[in-house]
Amino acid sequence: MDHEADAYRTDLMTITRFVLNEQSKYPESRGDFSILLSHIVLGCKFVCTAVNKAGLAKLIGLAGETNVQGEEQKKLDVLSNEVFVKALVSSGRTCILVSEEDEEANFVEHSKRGRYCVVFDPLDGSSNIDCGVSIGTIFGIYMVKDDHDPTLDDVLQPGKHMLAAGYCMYGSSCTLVLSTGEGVNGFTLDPSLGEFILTHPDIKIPKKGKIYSVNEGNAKNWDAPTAKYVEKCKFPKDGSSPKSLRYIGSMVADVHRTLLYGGIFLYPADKKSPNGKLRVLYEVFPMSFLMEQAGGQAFTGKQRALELIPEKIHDRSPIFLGSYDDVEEIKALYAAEVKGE
Ligand code: AFP
Repeated sequence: MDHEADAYRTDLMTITRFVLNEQSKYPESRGDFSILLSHIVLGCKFVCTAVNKAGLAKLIGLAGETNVQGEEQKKLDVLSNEVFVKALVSSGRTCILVSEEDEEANFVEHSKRGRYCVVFDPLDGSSNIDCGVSIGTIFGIYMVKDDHDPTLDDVLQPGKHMLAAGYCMYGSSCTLVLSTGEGVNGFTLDPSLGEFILTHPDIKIPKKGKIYSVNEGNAKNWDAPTAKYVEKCKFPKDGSSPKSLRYIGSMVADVHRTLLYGGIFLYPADKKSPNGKLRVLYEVFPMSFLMEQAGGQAFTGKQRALELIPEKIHDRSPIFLGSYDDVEEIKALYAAEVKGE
């Protein structure tokens, strides 16, 4: 009998236990972060259940509203946003919330205020709901500078100031990937226990990958470095094998695959969208934070993504993220473009 394996199966590392273990490394900690995270986890469990039931419960379909990005809003988007906002406010640990679904930042009322700012997309990839493709929640956490007087500047900070970031993917299993700035860990929801269990400890992205992930339908509007890079992926001149293309169109799913298998995910600028499509605060930053923590890189076409300073809460940015060596290649192409080569 393999006693070690048996011990592992019976000694479950739940996300709560994991975070409390981390917290115990900081004796001065008041446990606020653990409480905040437990409320985020609750939101993820709720949304997971709602997503799983969507077809049956007839929750899917248009809610008849458009969100601030001018996109059609699905009932699940509305529901997920409400659940997360309520869970975060009731944690008593937040002071500013920025959601993809809300035009304005939400300043938590004084009596329920805490020290953390949470930026999040409650249900990213929602155009995929109706066909059952994996979708997810993305979040990033900042600490407010002055908890008596929180201002929008507390969330308009470069991504490198985030304390933690993560996503929860609602797919064939429900997987929560989290970084508190000391590596990346993945937890899978055990539906029978209702607990997220550590299943992917210390995730490291392969240094180089064999997959590129991009919406090639936008190719006619790409700039030269992006076009050259994708051409290299398909027709490498150094004798290496071409890369495979995988694109789901749901950032959480595309980034999750990139993190585990390696490769590169691109949402570049193009002539129609000079800032790309993805939102800085609650898409680009959290995913870039996770990539760097896993040993990869994230680049905007001009700079390290986490050094970008957003001007508005719903700003967008081009993004190239993934395996270290793959991102290095696209950086070299942009550098050559600047030099006029
Ligand atoms: P939706 O939430 O409208 O489905 O958009 C998803 C998303 O923001 C992100 O999850 C994808 O990576 C990206 O857009 C896909 O965009 P394209 O459809 O333009 O490829």
